[in-house]
Amino acid sequence: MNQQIIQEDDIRREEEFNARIAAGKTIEPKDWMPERYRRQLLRMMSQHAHSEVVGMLPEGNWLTRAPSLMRKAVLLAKIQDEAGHGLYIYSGAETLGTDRSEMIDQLLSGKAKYSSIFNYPTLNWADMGAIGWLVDGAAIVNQTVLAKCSYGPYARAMVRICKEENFHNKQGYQIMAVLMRGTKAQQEMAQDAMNRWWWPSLMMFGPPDKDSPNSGDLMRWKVKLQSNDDLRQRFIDRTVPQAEAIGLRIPDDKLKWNPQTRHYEFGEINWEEFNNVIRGNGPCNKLRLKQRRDAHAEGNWVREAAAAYAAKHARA
Ligand code: FAQ
Repeated sequence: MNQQIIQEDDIRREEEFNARIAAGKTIEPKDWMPERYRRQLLRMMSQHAHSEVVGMLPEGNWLTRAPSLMRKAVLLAKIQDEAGHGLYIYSGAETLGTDRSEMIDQLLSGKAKYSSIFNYPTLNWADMGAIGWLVDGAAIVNQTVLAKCSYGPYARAMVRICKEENFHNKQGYQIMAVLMRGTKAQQEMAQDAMNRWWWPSLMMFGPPDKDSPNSGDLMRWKVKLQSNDDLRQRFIDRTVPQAEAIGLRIPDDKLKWNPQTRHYEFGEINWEEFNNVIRGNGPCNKLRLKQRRDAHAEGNWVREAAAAYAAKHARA
């Protein structure tokens, strides 16, 4: 009898939850939610937070070699912003009941994923332009939509993050535009960065819809409001004219504007490369994890001091 009442209660709560989603209302931390919704969000948000944090490393590589004091100050501010984004999203993810330290342990043990894009090396200064313009550009396309997702803390974090990412995107494009107005060597450097970052940026949107196991749940619950392929297409459509405006060539011989669909057609993405990177075998996966583990170990004294300070003040 009791069992039957519990089951009926669960069905009623799930119906209420679905009705809230259908009505476009947000789900808040204290609201009832299906366990699978909670786990999917935690997976996605923790991966996103890890991406922001690991994403500081490729750019950090160029801090000591920025070509001017102004460029260095801007890059430093951008990297600091990414750390802040990581913190907002970890805080949002904690509202789903998992402690940040647990999420970080999963990252450092290699169990958790982070964005494939950060496993590529930054070989020249133009890579700072390509990351800001293409990587932050792809992040904005994805996150502008996530800012309307059904989970309140995630949606609200995205609003602020997107504002900052817009600044990152503009500074990256400006680096590329300046290089393209420079010497032949500078133009070649910009084109080289474009050639290396274009395809990995398209992979950031995840596998094609037909191979995306999580999209069904996420779209039904309005966590994702647009599919991986739709967002990828939107990114291509907005980025190609920007490249053309400064004289950069997109490294895709099949790229072609289709006036009927009003979208660009593009060549085949190397999904084998993508799968290889997310399995841990990209060019920099091992280096990135080592850098994060070292940074975590070196920061241990800070965490201990903060905990001791908090304990002392809790007693006072
Ligand atoms: N990298 O079923 P789906 C940034 C995995 S922030 C690695 O389609 P889903 C800011 C996926 O986890 C960039 N793994 O997955 C910045 C799943 O594996 P799992 C990060 C990927 O979740 C700029 C499996 O493949 N942004 O750049 C990737 O529905 C500059 C099957 O895929 C976010 O995280 C990938 N690219 O869709 C910072 C945004 N794609 O977990 C510093 C939020 C897929 O089942 C400097 N996340 N996988 O084992 C999302 O929108 C989604 O999670 C997707 C993937 C679209 C990334």
